[in-house]
Amino acid sequence: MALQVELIPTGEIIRVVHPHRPGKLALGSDGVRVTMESALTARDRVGVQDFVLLENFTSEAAFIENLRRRFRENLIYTYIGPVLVSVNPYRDLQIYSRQHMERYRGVSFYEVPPHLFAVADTVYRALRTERRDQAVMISGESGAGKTEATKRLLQFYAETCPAPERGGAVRDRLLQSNPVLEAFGNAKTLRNDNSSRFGKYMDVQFDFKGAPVGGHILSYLLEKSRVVHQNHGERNFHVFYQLLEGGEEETLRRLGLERNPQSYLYLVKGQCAKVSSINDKSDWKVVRKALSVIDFTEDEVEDLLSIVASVLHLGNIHFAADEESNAQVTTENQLKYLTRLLGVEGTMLREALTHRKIIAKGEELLSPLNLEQAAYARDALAKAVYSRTFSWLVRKINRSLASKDAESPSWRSTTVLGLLDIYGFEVFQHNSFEQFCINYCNEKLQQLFIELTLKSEQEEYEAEGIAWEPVQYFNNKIICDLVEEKFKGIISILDEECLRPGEATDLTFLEKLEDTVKHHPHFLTHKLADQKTRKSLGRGEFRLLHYAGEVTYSVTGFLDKNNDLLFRNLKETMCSSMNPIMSQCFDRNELSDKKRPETVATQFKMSLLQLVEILKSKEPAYIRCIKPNDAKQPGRFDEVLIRHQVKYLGLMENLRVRRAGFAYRRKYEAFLQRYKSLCPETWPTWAGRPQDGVAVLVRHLGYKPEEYKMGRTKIFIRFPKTLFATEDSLEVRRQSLATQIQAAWRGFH
Ligand code: AD9
Ligand code: MG
Repeated sequence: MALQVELIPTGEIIRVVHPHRPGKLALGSDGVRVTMESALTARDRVGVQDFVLLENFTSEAAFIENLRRRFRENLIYTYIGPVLVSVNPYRDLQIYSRQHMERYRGVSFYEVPPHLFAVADTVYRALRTERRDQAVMISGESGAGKTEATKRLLQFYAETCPAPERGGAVRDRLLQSNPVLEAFGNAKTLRNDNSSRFGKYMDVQFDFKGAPVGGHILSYLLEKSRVVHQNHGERNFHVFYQLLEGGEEETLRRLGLERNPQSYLYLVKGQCAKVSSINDKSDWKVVRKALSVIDFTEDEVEDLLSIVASVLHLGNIHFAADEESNAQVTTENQLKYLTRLLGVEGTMLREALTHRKIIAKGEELLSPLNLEQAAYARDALAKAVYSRTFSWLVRKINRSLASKDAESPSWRSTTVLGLLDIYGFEVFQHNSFEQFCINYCNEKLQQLFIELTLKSEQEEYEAEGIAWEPVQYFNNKIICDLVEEKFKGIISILDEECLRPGEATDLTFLEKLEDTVKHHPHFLTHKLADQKTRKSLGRGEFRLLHYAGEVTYSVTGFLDKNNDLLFRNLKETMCSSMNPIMSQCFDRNELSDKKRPETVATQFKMSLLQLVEILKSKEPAYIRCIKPNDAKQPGRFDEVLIRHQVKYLGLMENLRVRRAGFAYRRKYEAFLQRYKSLCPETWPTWAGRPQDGVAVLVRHLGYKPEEYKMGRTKIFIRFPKTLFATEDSLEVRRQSLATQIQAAWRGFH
């Protein structure tokens, strides 16, 4: 029987892999069947697996061409040194199986083709051997593949790490928290059918044996405006459609819901309830199952569904004006269901939806609302109910993920691996406060990436005793400052306007912005623009030149969304709720709290600062995701779109920094191990120090002094061609070895 010999053309390295004994040359009864492709042809076809090996590394065209070649061959992963660049294939490539996981376990990063699992394994091993906390930061624009990557990473750890001695269920919980959070926090947008509308940072805790024993999730600003409004072609959060499609008859009857999403005003605004890539019915099954894995009792599920349904009923609450133009609820049936599902008193809810309670000089006054105000109050309630439920859900999941060993001494020896999956940079026709927050968040993460990659490069050069050559790069700190600086930043100015209720409007905010930041190179408004640009800017808009491109924001709603007020009597009503989840979401202390709560943007800013600190305290790993086309289609490589992302993700600069002088670096041990067969003095074994062995080896190979440098622990090679020549010699040697073995085998028979 002939044994299969698999050839992996990695561009950099050609390896022969026996399926059961990776890395070993296989012998079959009919001899060795090795059909080696020359390293050079492979490189031509599939490009290089690490951009640092590009001959013309400063050329953007060469960079894109390398990406294109690899994409064509379904090789979606490429490195820039330790950074993984990933291009969304928009098709199932069958590269995340258990077998794939095994292939990447315990092998050296550079000895196998680039893969997400290689990063996963490297990070895990660093966590185990160095016992340092790690953080994998996944970035890229909306639809680039961040969430998918996060899920695959989690799956890798859940499947390949040893099981903990107790609390083995934590692995399932880590995995199952995902469909639940996605149901409540993801939605179809024009950019992505499963777009994350909240930011997520998840810590996985490992015990000293490397088993996952717990987890913790931090969530960031849910885009709650989606609950009451969706742009054309977009949907509300998945959970609504899932419940209507997949919920059992009896459940829907209890909740007073109809199956048809068209019956609900909160679901019809985007006019696309059905999405071909989404199966709400089967997704619902997954969510239902997941809820029980993450410790939801049947009662809790009921309470949760009551809230989901109540949001839909709220959307269908209508008002009519009486003779005095005051709003009156006209949809009694909806009100009846709401009262029941939320466990509140009907009269109290009716009054809260149509009146505003003001406390003046210690006296309570009820002021009736007009139609517009009542609709506003209703929507504010729906948003508050939904977003607070989302936060409750995260807390609930965290309780279920909490390490059961938290109190025991072994807790102290846990290490943490963080996974960051945040909403990607996005630009729509119409951009508002939500996009402003999302894009600011991406700006912060880009800033951190720049800071950390440059810093670590510099530190490596210093540690190895090699002179550092400074590299020019675009630092987006200037844009972060524009948004977040005290007193002068956009958020500060917005907050200031929010403190002038009754006087300030979205437009006065814009004017103040114009006055304060008028000469900033990354800021523009209609008034500040030159004549040519002015045409593309409306009067109620401002434009930011983000690191990832220009975005024009409409100021409409900025003050309101930043203030995020909920009328007092609506709060009171919710505080009295008999629905256990709601009563945990609305706390009576809130009513007596005199202090003004922080605005939404400021809270977000603080949470991001905190996130940056968390990430900085860990060993970072990066995955840079690229979206190949806007049509969500497989096989389409839209060069303009990709070039733009390569530019703004700073990949060329990242490469230049990485190459600053040297294309390739490897630990002496690894280098010697790989190439020792090329020199009679180092083959088959070298008894001395690896560094000395490498010195002998490269002298034998004829490396010229200007071609390489010997650092403290690594050899640095200046040009890819030097390495390629060595690789080619290695291949020639392997081929001749294979021929010899074949001949010997035949002779033996
Ligand atoms: V957003 O900022 O949350 O809007 P993401 O998270 O970057 O965005 P996501 O991971 O959701 O994008 O990917 C979008 C879609 O691309 C997925 O739903 C998949 O259909 C598709 N995708 C992404 N990555 C892969 C992959 N590695 N293999 C196959 C993929 N399909
Ligand atoms: Mg996502």
